[in-house]
Amino acid sequence: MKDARWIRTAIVALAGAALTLALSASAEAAPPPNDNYGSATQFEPTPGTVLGTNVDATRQSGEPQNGDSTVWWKWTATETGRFRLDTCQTVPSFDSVIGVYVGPNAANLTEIAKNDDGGCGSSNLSTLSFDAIAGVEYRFSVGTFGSESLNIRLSLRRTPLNDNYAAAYDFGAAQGSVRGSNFEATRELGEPRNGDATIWWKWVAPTSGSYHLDTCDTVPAADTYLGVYTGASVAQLLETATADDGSCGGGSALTELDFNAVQGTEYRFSVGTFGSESQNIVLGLISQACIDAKKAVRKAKDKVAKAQAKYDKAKKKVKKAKSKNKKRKAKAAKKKAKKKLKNANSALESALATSTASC
Ligand SMILES: [Ca+2]
Ligand SMILES: [Ca+2]
Ligand SMILES: [Ca+2]
Repeated sequence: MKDARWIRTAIVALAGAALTLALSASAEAAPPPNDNYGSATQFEPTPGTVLGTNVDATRQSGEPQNGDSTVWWKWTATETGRFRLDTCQTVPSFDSVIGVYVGPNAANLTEIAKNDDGGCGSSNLSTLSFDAIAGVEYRFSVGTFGSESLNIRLSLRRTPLNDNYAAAYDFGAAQGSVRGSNFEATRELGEPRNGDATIWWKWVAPTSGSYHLDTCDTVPAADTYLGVYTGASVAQLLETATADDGSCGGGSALTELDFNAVQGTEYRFSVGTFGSESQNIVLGLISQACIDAKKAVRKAKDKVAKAQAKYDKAKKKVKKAKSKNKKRKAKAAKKKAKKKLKNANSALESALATSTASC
């Protein structure tokens, strides 16, 4: 009995001490566990979103100009490619500033990318993109200019594989259509004003002539912007043609443009958007020669149909003709109609051959 009372007394004393400790700790402000560069929290999973707070966080001495009250995450790139990091989903919004660094400690960092305001609508939240190399460990900082946040949401996503000019997909055909998504795509440094969230295709002109490029089959419609360029890199682009809104119908802001291609030249097509991104981009390419050939086929088919109708009528007239004279005249007309039908058919055949060759 004596022992039990002693234990009870001891427990009460310990609890009191713990409470005192907790109270003094909160009164002195406890920085988050990932306050310092060296104690960065692992960022996982990727792609994904992590939650955090920078309330009572500090700036270490030697830390770069990356906002006050910084907190840190570390992440080793799982693949080489472009990634997008943002605080856009943080509610309530705050004036965040984010950075991506490599380096051994806070005072010896190499900045890979940094952003204060941008990419999250009209808020002061932050978005950046950077080209990661598989196996390299990166550190992400989230700081603030202004008040701290208890509800940081930091998201890391892989951008589309053809986000960058250099990573353009092969269009894969002389003409036809390809599908793509510019969801989470970015604008590279030095990229011309060709819409936000651009994705790229490359294409070598099989023949010289005029070509028609469009996003008209994109459903649902998006406010797309198209560009056609040549050049060795995104910093050395030569514009061949660009367009914003075309006449795809339905009052949409989809795009179409015509450009002149030179046989053997490699062109790059960019599809960007103004406003919402699209996961259902359809990019169609057709040569003017093919458009013309298809028109010619339609015309030739009409001519065949008309010639056939005339010939059928002429045949009936021959049957109906009573007198010898009328029969002879009708037969002559039938012969003429037959010849015209033959000519129309051979014109159609040649139009079809042209269409096959140019489409
Ligand atoms: Ca800090
Ligand atoms: Ca900001
Ligand atoms: Ca891009």
